[in-house]
Amino acid sequence: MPIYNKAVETAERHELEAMQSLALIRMVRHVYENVPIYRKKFDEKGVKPSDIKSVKDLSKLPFTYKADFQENYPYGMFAAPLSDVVRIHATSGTTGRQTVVGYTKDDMNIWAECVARAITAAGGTKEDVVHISYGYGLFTGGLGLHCGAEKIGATVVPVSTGNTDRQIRIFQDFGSTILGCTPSYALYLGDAVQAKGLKPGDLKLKAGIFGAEPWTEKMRTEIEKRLGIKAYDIYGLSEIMGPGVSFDCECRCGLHVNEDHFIPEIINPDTGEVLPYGEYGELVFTCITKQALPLVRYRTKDIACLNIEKCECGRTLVRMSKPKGRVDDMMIIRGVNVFPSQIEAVLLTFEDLSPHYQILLDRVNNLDTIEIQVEMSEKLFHDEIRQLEALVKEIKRRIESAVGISAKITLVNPNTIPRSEGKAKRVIDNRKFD
Ligand code: DLL
Repeated sequence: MPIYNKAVETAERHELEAMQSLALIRMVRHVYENVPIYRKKFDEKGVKPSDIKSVKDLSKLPFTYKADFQENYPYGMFAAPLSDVVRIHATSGTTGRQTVVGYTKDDMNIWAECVARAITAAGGTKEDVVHISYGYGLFTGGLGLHCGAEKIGATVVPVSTGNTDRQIRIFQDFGSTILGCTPSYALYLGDAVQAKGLKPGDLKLKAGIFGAEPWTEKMRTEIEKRLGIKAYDIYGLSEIMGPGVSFDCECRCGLHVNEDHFIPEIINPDTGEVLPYGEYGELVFTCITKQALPLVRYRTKDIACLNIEKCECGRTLVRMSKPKGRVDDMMIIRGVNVFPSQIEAVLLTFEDLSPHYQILLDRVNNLDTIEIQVEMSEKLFHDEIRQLEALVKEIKRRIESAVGISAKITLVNPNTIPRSEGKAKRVIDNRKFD
């Protein structure tokens, strides 16, 4: 299979490290001079930019957290003036505030190249018709895949999410050859294709690039069978860039990290200590080439491990395992990041609800479902059905507007949600990821 940027993707380790060291030294100076919160973090830790002489010094640097984005909302983390920022994206945060990210023109080029490497590794070329069913908008999925597909000169079909019948019609009429969407939507599309009596060979699809949520090898096999394609994983997060931080190659034995732009580390989430290759822990990234948002040791909260061995595909870029969970309570529902605290904040705006609730996640017909059970107050309990129905509708509307997903709302009788003496178990996830 071709490699998009052979010089970098197959570079010897010492060459890569030399590249990383140069970029790291430059980046550290850039953030110290341009981002007050970094100057503060560095000063508190007693490190100066001049202390950083190579990648070996990375662990001297302070960590960055999602909370830093919220405290510096919206643009306080940016290291470039807004006049140089050509694109904004955003994702949900733990509090009501979004995590806002920005890109300069050069950053957009880097992003496009990282995604181009992923599409090339999945066999994509300029001859392909890339059908993008990730959401467009503030989410990085749609426009992220889009810039990479354009970079390789493919024909891009920016379909975005939803309207499954239309998606299938476009597969047929436009001759889509590569599909990009969340793996759960790919499974759903596979079922819908079969329900229409279409066989995999009736479509031109040959590969899919799936990510934005956890998925298993079993799901990969199912998707491949139903759509008659090869399914490739793509990983990323808005704070670091969006899709394309790492990607599957044809060997599909770990995701190659675009290490010339993002240095990965695995740490013990409790102590912050760096762990050796092969051990599972929290994944941390440092962006060394970005101008608008060069993050230092960003704590992703994803649990993974790293493998430094050269891959059979010829790439030397370090591989990360599929993330096998998260350290925090972020839920990923149909690719959308949702924190229980966001749902709680909405529920607390209703006087007649008690603060006792539970979130039930499941997967029906391969699509994530979410049900929110919330206790009514005693007073509400005696209200008329019609009023209760109106209340359910209003809760549903406010949840949808706050977190962007549609949830089933169930009002339950007072004192029926189990109480806990320790940390409340708010989320019951019945989806199977392994
Ligand atoms: O989900 C970016 C993306 C879009 C990646 C399209 C791939 C494809 P966020 O919305 O900021 O960004 O969510 C980031 O999603 O920390 C992981 O927990 C999870 N995640 C992303 N890709 C994968 C994957 C995009 N391939 C959060 N496998 C991350 C497992 C993933 N989890």
